[in-house]
Amino acid sequence: MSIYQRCVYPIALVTLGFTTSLYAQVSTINSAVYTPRQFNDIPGATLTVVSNYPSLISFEEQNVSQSTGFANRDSWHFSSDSGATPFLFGNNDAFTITMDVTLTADPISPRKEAGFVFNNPLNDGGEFIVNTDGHEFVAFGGFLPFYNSHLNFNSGDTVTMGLTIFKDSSGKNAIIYFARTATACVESAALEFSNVELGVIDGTSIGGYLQIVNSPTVATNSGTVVFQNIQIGAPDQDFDGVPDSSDDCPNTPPCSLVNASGCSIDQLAPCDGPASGGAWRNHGQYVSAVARAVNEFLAQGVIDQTQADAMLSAAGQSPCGSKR
Ligand SMILES: [Ca+2]
Ligand SMILES: [Ca+2]
Repeated sequence: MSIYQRCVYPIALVTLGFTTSLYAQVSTINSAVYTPRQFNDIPGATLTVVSNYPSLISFEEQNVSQSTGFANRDSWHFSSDSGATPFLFGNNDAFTITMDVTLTADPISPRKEAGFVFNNPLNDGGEFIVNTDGHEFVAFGGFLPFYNSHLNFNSGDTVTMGLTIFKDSSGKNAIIYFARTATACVESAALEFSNVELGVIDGTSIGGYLQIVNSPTVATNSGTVVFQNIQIGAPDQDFDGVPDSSDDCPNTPPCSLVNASGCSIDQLAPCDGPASGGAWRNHGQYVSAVARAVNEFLAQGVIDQTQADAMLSAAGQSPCGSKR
């Protein structure tokens, strides 16, 4: 166990206070198990692994080139026994995973891809990845509902990828995919599982991987992935960092700044009228509500004075609450 893990673990325990029994099992995850060369079609390539879960895992494959062969793939999976064996997820588990992914390729084609991977004994898992030649964020394969974020990925970008698996209001297992680049942020709808098992197949392991397709012609064909800030916790459907069980404002728009209760300023002071219902009496009442929220965010350290000034100015110039 690294020093970082020793520091973080007690904090993680504190945050588990209001979680469900379904999450209790996933909360035992404390490490990763590594499977270098899950595919080893180009055995002469050079692999470098950095294994420092949860702060940093990286795989680097250099000189992935021989006359025939498909690809090399290196993977890691969550573990609850200090990396001895993969943690086996079940059909009833509910959780959110997020991680920062930096995939760098030289050249970008043939394809390098990296992201989430699901594996199980039925060989029916799935992947949620970025790739260097298609420039995609895409989920496909196995039991995973298909998703293409339409965000653009370029080699070398650091992006945040996330997924939440939970039971929806119909009691069915569903997944929400999340992706963030330097300039954009998206979430999928809640997509219900449609496989026979209606969700994660019992015994599935989950983690991340790098895959480099062989180049018979480019001797230096190489790629690197760095996974950082790997987090698994209780379901957080709107990915604002506040678990559903303690989030006062569901469905916060992707990548909004939120307070400790999971509410954005727009949710606390909506343009259309008070969060409690009805209409603003006038523009001044709206601006006052924004100012209260902005001051709370300042006090909590969510925003700085420059951001606060910009938000107050925008509220003042908005038509919100004005008679029309
Ligand atoms: Ca939340
Ligand atoms: Ca929220």
